[in-house]
Amino acid sequence: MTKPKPWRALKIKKIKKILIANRGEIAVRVIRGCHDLGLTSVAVYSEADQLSLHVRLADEAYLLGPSPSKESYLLQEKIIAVAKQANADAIHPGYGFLAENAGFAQKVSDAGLIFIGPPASAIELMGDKTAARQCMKKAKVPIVPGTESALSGPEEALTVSKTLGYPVLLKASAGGGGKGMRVVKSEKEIEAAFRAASSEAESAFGDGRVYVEKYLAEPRHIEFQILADNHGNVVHLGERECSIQRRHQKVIEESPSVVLDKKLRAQMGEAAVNAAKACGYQNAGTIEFMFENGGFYFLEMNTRLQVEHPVTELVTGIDLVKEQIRVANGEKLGYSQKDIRFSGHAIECRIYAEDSANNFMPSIGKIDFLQPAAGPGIRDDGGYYQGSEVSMFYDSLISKLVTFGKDREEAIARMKRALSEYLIQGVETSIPFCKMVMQHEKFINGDFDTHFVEKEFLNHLDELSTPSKEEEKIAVIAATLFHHTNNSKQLKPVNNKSNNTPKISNWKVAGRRR
Ligand code: MV4
Repeated sequence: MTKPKPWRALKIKKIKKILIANRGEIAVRVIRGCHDLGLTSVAVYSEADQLSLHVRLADEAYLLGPSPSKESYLLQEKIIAVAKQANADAIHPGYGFLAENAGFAQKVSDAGLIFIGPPASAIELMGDKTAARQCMKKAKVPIVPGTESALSGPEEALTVSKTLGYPVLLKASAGGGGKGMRVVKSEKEIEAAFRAASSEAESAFGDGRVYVEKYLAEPRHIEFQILADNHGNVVHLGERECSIQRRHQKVIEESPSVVLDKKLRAQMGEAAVNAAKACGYQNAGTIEFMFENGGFYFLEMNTRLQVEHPVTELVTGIDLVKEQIRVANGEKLGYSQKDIRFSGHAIECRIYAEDSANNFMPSIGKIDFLQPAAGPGIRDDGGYYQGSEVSMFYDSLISKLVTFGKDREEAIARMKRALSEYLIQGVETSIPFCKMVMQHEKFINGDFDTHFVEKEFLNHLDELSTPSKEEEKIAVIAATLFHHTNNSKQLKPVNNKSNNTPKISNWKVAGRRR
């Protein structure tokens, strides 16, 4: 159970041990960051995740409860109690689950632990989309024309839309991720659209408030990574182009974006830094912009580490997880904006366990065979190993395959190689879909917006092919034989951790006494 001493110890005063309140690839990523800094990692897990990779890699692991997130990864008090019992100094939330929950961030601080993320106040402010717009307007960050407060009713929607000009977009104040949105093309649609957006927002967020913006028909989604310490220093780490998405789920991201030149990057970067300063931000965060016809507009701020952070790490050489831990520990950023250099090009393909050809349906089951891509310019941030289960309880991201090259062409060439090397059996994956995108002329030319997938692929999903099926099978059979003769103990539980479950008597899980 003892870890080897790191080659370079962190100048740490407070944080020595971190509980990671997450699972899958992001828990693995954060655990690696802890170990690179010589810190002790504490995993938490659900019943479905007893044999998972993050549990194996962590120094200690504690069972939270049954598989559903509500009975495990979302149990705020229990996670905090486990952190205290394990003698952790800090909690890293990863993304999803409790990452953008202001109440949780506050409870962690109130318990005397360090929350590795922004202050609760910044999470709360940015969670309210109209409050965020007010804040950005004040900070002179460009926003899409529209209202900065909720509409009083369909009548106000009508009068405001008249001045904006159609089409307009009704959005939920408590929203994000596309829920409670309605495009309105003309006056006669507005009342029904207002009611539909409001009731959808009410059922999704328990908050039916709706506001309105001018609708941008063909925006690109370009976001800026920022990093802020607790001493007022804020830098940006350039952009990520995230337009290749479907149904608000990103599939492919890259940095830099082909549409930004040095001047625009500096302008948008400055706006992102101002946005972070305006909301009193600390730690790592992302400012999302929409980009259309050379103009950019604040969309939302994500108050967490994001899935696609590796592309930024590869083009800046900055380890975002380590930086998050350092600034949470009270250290100053060791550099200013002019010290940050961007070099090369990075692309991320998200490998989901899904059947892209069948309407992107999640595909669950045991990963019978797994052979990730490797070699020059390739990084694979995965959360599973051969033999582990992709369960129905959580999102279906298996891994993030990231390539790096001296330029975009080299990064694409390496991605094509990596996707053809990558072998996964047992579940369907998004690999064939990503291969199609890499070969698409418009992708290669950088000619796409947020509607790329629906415009170019939704009628072509049946063309998704796995041309190397036969070769793949032979490779799998050979490797499986090898695996079973040499490596079969890999499938057994790690028993040095099974006794670490804290004895929290009388703990209520899902209404049951445990
Ligand atoms: C928009 C827009 C066009 N015009 N706002 C989608 C998610 C939500 N957070 C905001 N979204 C959008 N807001 C105006 N005024 C188009 C989208 C949008 C989108 C934005 C970013 C990435 C992907 C998207 C896919 C569909 C629609």
